[in-house]
Amino acid sequence: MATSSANRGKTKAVPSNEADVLRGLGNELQQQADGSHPVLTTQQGIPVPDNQNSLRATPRGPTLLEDFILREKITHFDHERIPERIVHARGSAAHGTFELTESLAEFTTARILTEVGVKTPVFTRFSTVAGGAGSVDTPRDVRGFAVKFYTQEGNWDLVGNNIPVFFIQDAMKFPDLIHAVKMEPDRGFPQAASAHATFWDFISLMPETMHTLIWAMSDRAIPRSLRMMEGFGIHSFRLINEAGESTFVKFHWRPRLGVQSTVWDEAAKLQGADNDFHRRDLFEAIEAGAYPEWDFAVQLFTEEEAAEFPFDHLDPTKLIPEELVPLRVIGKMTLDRWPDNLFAETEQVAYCPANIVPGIDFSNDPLLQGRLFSYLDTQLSRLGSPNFTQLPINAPKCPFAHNQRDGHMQMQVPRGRVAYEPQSLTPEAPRASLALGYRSFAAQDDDGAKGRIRAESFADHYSQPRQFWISQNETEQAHIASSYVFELSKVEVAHVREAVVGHLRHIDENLAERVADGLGMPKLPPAPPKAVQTQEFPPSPAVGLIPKMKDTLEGRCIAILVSDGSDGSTLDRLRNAAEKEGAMVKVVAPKLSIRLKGGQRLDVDGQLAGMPSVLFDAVASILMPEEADKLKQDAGAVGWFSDAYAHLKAIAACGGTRPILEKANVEPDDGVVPIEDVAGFLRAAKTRQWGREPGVRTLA
Ligand code: HDD
Repeated sequence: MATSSANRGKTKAVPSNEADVLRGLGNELQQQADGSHPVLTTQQGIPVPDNQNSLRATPRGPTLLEDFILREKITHFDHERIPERIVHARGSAAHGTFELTESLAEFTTARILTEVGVKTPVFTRFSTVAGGAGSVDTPRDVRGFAVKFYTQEGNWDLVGNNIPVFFIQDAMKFPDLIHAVKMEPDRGFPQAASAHATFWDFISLMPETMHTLIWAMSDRAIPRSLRMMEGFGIHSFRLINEAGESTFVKFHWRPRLGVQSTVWDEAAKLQGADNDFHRRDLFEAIEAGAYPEWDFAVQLFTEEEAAEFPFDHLDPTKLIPEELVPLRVIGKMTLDRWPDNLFAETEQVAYCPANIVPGIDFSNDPLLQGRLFSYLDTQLSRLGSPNFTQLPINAPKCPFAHNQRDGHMQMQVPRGRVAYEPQSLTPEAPRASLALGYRSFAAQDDDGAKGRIRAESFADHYSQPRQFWISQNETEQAHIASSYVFELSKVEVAHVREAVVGHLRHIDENLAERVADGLGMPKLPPAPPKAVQTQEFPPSPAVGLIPKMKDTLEGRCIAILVSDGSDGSTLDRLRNAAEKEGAMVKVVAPKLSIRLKGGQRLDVDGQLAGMPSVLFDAVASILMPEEADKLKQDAGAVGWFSDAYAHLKAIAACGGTRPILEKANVEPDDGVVPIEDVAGFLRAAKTRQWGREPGVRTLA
């Protein structure tokens, strides 16, 4: 249920169920606590007299074993952690709703895809893949994009990523992929990074990884915000209509704020500036009422159409270019409520691709088939009991009734003697329904013999990566080539570096040459043999990133640097204009409280050293010359400007700021404007100054 941001500020004193119990009993404890708060109790409800001191034999004597209050508190604390997810451990999530805008009744019976205007609650969790739960938000990595729809016909989980393809074709290879990318087991590093030998060793020996890898080397893998990422269901699924006919479908999420990424140097510095950059950004947006929204779109195609594709749509390393099967927008997701409790919701939520509702079905994609097993299996150990479906975040919001009983942590109290079917003792006990129940599509698969076989139609590993490469503009290509160089430069084993560059030759000779040159290779290594000829596909503009950035200030954050003596009216003018266009503005100063020109005190949002410019999309500065002179001796203050400049951000500055700008090597261009040019600054703040890049960075 959506809650207004006004309500959200109010914190609950105790979990509501405890409060209900206390109220229900008319407990005297409430009165003793003068009505303003409940009395602290143990988990058994026994009032706690003193939460500071354990029970001791004498004031300086030993602590007594009989202190059940101490023992309970410490025992619970000792068991507060559960195993983190083997992948996607670091995540941030929010509640919201999904609303269908166009019915797919022709293709499916699923009510969530046919009932226009119905608002279905969702819980959406974004994640990095490789790092642990406490790792940083901004490494180069694929991002998880998992949505739990609490539909009227049960929970449907669409467990996707922000990249439309996956590294491997068969679930059999997943443990190997993950063991290779996670920190190396003997040394325990690197954390949350693919730039190390074991990952690239695996990659170099698995040509099927080439397509996802080139996406992961693009700026898609260093997003600016979780709110500015696309999401993809990746696999082909089936939609099943009333007549039992099947249509294949691929699911897509499109951020209304457009796609937006960081540049690598910025992403790397963000790791130091704010570990929680993405989580904080999502939290602040929702708290400010700037609810993130995504369009939900589908690509629909028939079995016959699929047979004509020059690739196999059951191969998860392939995408269906939008130019071949256009996207059809059918709905919208809005995230409007931050979880009340990170552990109870974001940590305990259990997504599973096998959670599917009538009218939707799986395809034979071998990666998907393996996933159907893995999630429930891992959740049994992660959450400790098959009753995890009873946790509020996992429980369906529609009526449900089953005969599953007992097990660890059974929270319900099922009534009656009947927990089986068929039965004749309890008429109201649940029974299966052929009419309403989930029906699998009666697929007729008869295309060969049983065996551990990879289909020949899965053998083309280079055509789509090549298509991706030729679809990128010059800046995007330079970023991709440079990230291969960066990542491979961290691989100390020459034969692995060479093997990867050999594969790149099948994608594009120029890409291979640029990477080889960046790594200082004297000559291009040989390309490995390939099973089939690479096909020449036309460019697909839809896979580009920069063209998908939106010309808007919505979702952008602008910093204004002030100090003692700064002109308050200039500050107000800029702030108001930026906020009017939807930007969030933060005022930064060398001290948390300053005196503006005229003596008026101003408490600012952050102190300069704690608010480096990497945290913002654009920066402005209103400094008095004497303050600027002081700050120019401070490397951090100079870096504030030189980083903003190097990260291609708009800079507006007053004349007083000039001494630092000079020291920071900020040179005039379209994105560096005088503070008086508010309109020019806001225009430049909507985008990045790509033309500046060759002057600030050497790219491959
Ligand atoms: Fe997975 C978690 C996405 C392949 C096994 N996966 C997990 C999450 C996401 C994905 C977003 C985190 C969900 C959350 O927020 O809790 N995984 C994908 C995508 C894949 C994919 C888009 C390919 C298209 N995954 C995949 C394979 C396997 C797994 C092939 C195993 C055979 N994934 C898991 C898992 C996780 C998981 C081990 C870890 C925690 C969990 O499930 O609950 O079961």
